[in-house]
Amino acid sequence: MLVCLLAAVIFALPACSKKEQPLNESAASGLNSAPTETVKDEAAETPAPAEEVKDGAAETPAPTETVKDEAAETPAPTEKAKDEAADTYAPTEENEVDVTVTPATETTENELSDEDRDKFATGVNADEGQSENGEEISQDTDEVLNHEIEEKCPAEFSQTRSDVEYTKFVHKTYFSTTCNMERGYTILLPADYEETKQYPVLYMLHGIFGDENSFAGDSGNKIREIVTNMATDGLIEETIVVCPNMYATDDPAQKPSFDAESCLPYDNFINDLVTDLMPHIECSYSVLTGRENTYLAGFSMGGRETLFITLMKPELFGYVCAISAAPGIVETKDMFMYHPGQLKEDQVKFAEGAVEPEKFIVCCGTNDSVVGKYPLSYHELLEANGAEHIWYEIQGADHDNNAIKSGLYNLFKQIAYDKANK
Ligand code: FER
Repeated sequence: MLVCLLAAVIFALPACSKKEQPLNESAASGLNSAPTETVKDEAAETPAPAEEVKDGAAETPAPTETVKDEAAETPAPTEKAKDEAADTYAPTEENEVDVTVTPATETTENELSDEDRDKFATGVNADEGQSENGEEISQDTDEVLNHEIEEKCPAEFSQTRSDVEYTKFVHKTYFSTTCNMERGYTILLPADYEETKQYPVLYMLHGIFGDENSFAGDSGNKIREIVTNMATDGLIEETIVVCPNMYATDDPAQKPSFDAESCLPYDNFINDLVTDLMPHIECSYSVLTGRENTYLAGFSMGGRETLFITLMKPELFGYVCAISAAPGIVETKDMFMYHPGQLKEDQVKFAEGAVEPEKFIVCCGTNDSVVGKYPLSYHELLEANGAEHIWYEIQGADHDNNAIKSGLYNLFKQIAYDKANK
């Protein structure tokens, strides 16, 4: 009897007891999509501060000469992974991901200014205010609806348009059981977000030294323009964009740096994302769940983790874009540091029988002065290991917002094409 009563109480409890209030503060309707797992009470109860993130606050600084000069010497990652890297993460069927990386045997002194750190987080050289081709482009949606990669995001989608209503990223928090602390994220909701509709979600991962405010604070990446313009034109569904803090540590004193130990929290983000943030988002907003409606993209360090997370959890993300992915997936040494490697070269693939993303894009600028040819090397590894993906290069783009705009546009373009051809 007591058991029955308990069971009845447990089943009666909603897995998701509360949704975040949207920007217009309308009452939550309770039209929930079920989260993949029960969300911790702390997360559900957390009152999220609706602090609006300063938009366009950070005018991205041009790269310093030092960084540029050093970048030119980026060695191509051709060295073969050593056997000592054998204890790196191996893909398993397990839900929980453990990341074990041997600490660096060698580190580089990295006295970086705040300015230098800032520019890693999103992308430098944002052709601010310019149309990419120096011309107005008016594209028919029919012209966009094909599966061809376009290296440049058409100005039509990256520009602020008078016919379109834009919203701003808002700062929120969730409780992370992975990090045992409250953590921040920023979220961009469609202008007419309402609980009676459900929206796909894009998780967008920042670069090294960044945080949840990096993308929101850089008006040059055009994230909100691209997603909102493409949705307004009916190419994609109105889509929620979530920008997490990818540095998943339980030690508030730990800071990112160019050494293997300081980079471990980035590799641990997969656990925070899957166990804590995604359930929180699915519980708190009216989102469409399932891989068809869940997208992942990232730039540089975020591109590296996008690759890693996609290979480890391909069942979660239907559409993926790793932009200018940083080294470190496999063992290597670049101008910044020695990377023990998250995977062995022959592990850079999907597990046997795994569900794979519908579209998995890997791209990089041809003039990338920070990650050089590492993204190309990822493409080559994926190809050699038989992991299906789309590889392309953005002519002339550096480690910058032109790469971000291109990757994001092409990700949505593939989504638009697939959904139009269902
Ligand atoms: C590295 C080169 C580039 C690295 C990280 C980056 C951790 C990331 C750059 C960025 O996020 O902009 O060796 O090691």
